[in-house]
Amino acid sequence: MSDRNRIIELIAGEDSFNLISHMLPDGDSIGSLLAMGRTLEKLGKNIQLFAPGRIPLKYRFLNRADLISPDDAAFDSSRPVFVLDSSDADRLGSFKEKVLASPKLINIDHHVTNQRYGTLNYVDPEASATGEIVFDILQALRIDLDFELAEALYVAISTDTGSFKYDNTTPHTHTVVARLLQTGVSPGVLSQKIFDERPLSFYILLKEALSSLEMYFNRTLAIMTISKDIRIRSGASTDDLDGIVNYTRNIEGVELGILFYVEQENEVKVGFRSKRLDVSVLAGKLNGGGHVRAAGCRMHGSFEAVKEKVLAESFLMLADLPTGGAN
Ligand SMILES: [Mn+2]
Repeated sequence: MSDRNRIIELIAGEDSFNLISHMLPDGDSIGSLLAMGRTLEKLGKNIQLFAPGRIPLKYRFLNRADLISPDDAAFDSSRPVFVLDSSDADRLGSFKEKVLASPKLINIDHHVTNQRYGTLNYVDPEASATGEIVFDILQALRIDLDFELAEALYVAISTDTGSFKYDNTTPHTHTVVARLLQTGVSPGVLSQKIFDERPLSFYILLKEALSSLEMYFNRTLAIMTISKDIRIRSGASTDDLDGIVNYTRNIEGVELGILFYVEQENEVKVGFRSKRLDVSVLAGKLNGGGHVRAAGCRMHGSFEAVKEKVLAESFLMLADLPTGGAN
């Protein structure tokens, strides 16, 4: 018997479950947690929902998102536990030991790196989101797909596929989503809430950032500069800086986008974004790090000195880039 079928069998034989997903909760972890919880409730089970971290504001409209507890003291290790969207137990933060002490651990995930740390593991790296796997489970259980379930699963799948733009989007993804839309879920309303809407403070900060825009290296390098004073005056949070730096890269023809954030007199945070360049290498040369298309570093010295050094390294990288244009 497959673990998938064993999970169906296990659900039938138990009355109470804990459910948890990973730290730094995102759309898939929250959506699949809520949908799996509601599925079990529809079968008459007692459930408790947990997440090691704060639920971001933009997901709190989801029904019962306010019932997800961040409190590890409330976690009762005598119940079987569903772990959703978490490639390994370390991602459970302070809940890790209590989750691992549970009598049965049902690991449901789509990360190719999943450590198979469950008693039962339903891991499908072909699935675009854990929400796609939860959909399969609720179908196997013959659960009636209602609006609340569909909304949670739509949030899960649309966030992990970047609004169906990433290459993990498959024909099956769209088949599942077609079923979700049949319940009356609105893609327009949901995408406005989870992708488009931002606080006014963000736009006030963006206005300042855009007015600082400078272009270099035949308009393949875009730079914006913000000071801590400006950020505080706008009311924006440091999280909002992540949204700003993407604007540098998204300009047509730009290969490398940089945001300088002057945190104090002699300290500057530098964010890099690219289309083809490996900016983790660039950040590494400046004692920072990160991912291939998104990286950063923190530098000491006057803003002018930092900028000069970063531009010099950036020009070297851009000079090595094969021509052919961005996008
Ligand atoms: Mn996921």
